[in-house]
Amino acid sequence: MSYQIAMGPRERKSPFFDRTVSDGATAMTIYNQMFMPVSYGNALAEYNKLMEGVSMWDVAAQRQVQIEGQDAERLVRYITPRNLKGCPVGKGNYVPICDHEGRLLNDPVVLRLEKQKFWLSISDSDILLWVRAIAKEGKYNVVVSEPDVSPLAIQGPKAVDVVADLFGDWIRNLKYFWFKETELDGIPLVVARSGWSKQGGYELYLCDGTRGPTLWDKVKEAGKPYEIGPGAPNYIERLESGLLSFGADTHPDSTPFEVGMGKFVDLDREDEFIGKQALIRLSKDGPKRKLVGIIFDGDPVTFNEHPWVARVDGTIAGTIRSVCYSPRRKSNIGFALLETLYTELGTKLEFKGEGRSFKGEVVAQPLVDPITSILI
Ligand code: THG
Repeated sequence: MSYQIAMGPRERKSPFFDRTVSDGATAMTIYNQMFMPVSYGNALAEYNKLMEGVSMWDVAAQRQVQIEGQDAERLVRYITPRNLKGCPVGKGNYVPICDHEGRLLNDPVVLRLEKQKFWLSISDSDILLWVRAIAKEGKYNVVVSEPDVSPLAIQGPKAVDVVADLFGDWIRNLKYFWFKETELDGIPLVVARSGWSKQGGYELYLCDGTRGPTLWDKVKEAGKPYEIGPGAPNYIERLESGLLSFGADTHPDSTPFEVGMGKFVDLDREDEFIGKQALIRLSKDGPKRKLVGIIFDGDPVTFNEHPWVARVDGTIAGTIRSVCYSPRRKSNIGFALLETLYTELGTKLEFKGEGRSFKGEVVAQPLVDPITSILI
């Protein structure tokens, strides 16, 4: 059987959509109700470009939830367990957002643009609805909106050269996760040193969707001397490096402690925040499940369309969330969400997928040691 995902007015197109299609995007996913390219037809070539050169990604589907107004800081602090006290204007922070039971709802980057203006650069769940409801119920004096802002990521060891050629050498001194509002030939932008890879790079938050194709062309042109190519959030590199994909690696009732975000939960805060009591209790009890790294046998896997059931000695132990073949580890690798009982290093797993049977084991994370230091 062969089928296509139909396109219609309910799904949104990114400002870079037409350019990604003409540059050869072969597969799209839907993320925050927007199409996002995931492949240009050659996964290994895209991986190599990211590891050794530079690639440009349409990540406009990482939508922004803007919180602005006199209570903006108080509201942002209330909706995340991370302690953002003293966060300066111009800095981003990776944070969990939890519900009242401590369940993880999203894992955005929070950007503080002004004292009382923030963006939550969200992963794939409806945080606009959540924040609007919390703001109204709590009588916060804020406006919560989705602005016309669309990130374009430039990632890889040569990203710094491309971005310096576009904006000037000052961007070389921008610290990891910091950002600056600027423009490029009149195109309003925020330039941030961030991105969903551990190979270094920047994200250009385009602040006028009508300029999408122009920005795409300018980046492509500036990248020519460095052989820039189109790419997408890279599944292989992110599994090797240990970056979380909300929804793929998480369960609807996963807590931050289950999925490696416990370090961003500050239970010693004196102020209230959503989920505080539940998270205190959960942290005492310890997580029921844990997301762990695995390696497994067999010829290279391609991609899992859905989680695979994992067993230990025949007993169901959890699910294999995301898999790929790792060129650096020279093995199949993945993340598994397992009952805590089965998460000790060396635990042997059996599972089926792609019509094959696999044997694997729990190993330490990250699955591949970082080769570059981007914490400049
Ligand atoms: N950039 C921007 N928005 C985003 C993402 C992004 N929104 C969706 C999604 N990605 C959100 N999820 C993540 C997951 C991991 C990271 C960033 C966003 C990340 N984590 C580092 C890590 O885990 O090592 C750094 C965390 C830290 O120490 O602060 O970069 O990529 N704009």
